[in-house]
Amino acid sequence: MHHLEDRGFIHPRSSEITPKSVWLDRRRLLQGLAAGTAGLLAARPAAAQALPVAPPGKLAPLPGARSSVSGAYVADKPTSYRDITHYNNYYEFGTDKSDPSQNAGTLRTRPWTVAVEGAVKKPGTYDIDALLKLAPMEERIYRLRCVEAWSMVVPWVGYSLAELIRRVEPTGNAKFVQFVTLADPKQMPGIASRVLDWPYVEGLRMDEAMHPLTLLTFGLYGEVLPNQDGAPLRVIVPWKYGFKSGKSIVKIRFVEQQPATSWNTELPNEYGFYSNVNPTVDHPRWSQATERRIGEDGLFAKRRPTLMFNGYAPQVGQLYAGMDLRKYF
Ligand SMILES: Nc1nc2c(c(=O)[nH]1)N[C@H]1C(S)=C(S)[C@@H](COP(=O)(O)O)O[C@H]1N2
Ligand SMILES: [Mo]
Repeated sequence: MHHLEDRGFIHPRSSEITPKSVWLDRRRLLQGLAAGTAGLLAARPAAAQALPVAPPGKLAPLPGARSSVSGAYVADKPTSYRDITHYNNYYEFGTDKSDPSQNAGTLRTRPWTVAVEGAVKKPGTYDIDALLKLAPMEERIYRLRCVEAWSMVVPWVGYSLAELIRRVEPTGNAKFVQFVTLADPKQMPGIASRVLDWPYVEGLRMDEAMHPLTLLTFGLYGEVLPNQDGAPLRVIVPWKYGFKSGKSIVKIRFVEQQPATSWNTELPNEYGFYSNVNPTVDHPRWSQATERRIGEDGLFAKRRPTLMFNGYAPQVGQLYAGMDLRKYF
């Protein structure tokens, strides 16, 4: 049953950043083939047909060129667009997994600016439409591992955060980067609840922020980000637990001291500043040794072993050489 048509995602090569229409045609062709095959098989399970293979095409296209960054493509099959956009953590829109897809329609993503502050030679306010043109968009298929022990595989579109950082020229005092995200009670019903101390803030050490895998992310599945996934821009740090990847960023601050981060502030014994995915360091309330892959749930679905640095150890392990990862969890 699991042939290429089944939620298959075909990523473009750099030579063929296909116009959306071509991509859609190709997808329809594959869907047509799938339908033909299904017709020959009696009692095809309904679940297999219900899974959409790609975005509905309602959002603006945002194609990405094939990335040459090491680790940009995991081999695992991408999670369906439906699951990526209906199983979310975005507490500003509610704490249930289905809340963001239901409530994030009120988020206004234009006009949108990102303030760049602190230890940089070129501070300023960057418009989202300027940021979209700052560097060529790339496609990256990353594993996303939530600290709650589930994971997805997402075809993101964006460019390395380093592209922006280089342009704003950090000074010698820039040792860390803090990301501040939108906290507007008028647009975000979840802000009324005191579950976190808003705004949601996150941070990285400078070398982590500069690592080519750290993605300033504007889209997924070849379209702009849906609101519930952090429109109009977010950061994605694939070797860390998902909560390090803040959504709907409005400010980037370059600072000398390790900045406050939301979950670490809330529960410092449970969530560290680093929060690198580590199967050997359990969360105090549950194991991190294995994970559930979203979309594979079912009676016989096997849990997958969690990988050190979420599988990105060859690319990022050196950043932590000599550090005690139990202390700096
Ligand atoms: N602003 C903001 N960013 C956030 C969160 C949030 O609640 N608010 N949740 C984080 C968590 S816990 C995870 S696992 C990822 C989930 O991203 P996704 O919903 O696109 O899969 O977003 C992270 N970024
Ligand atoms: Mo998470």
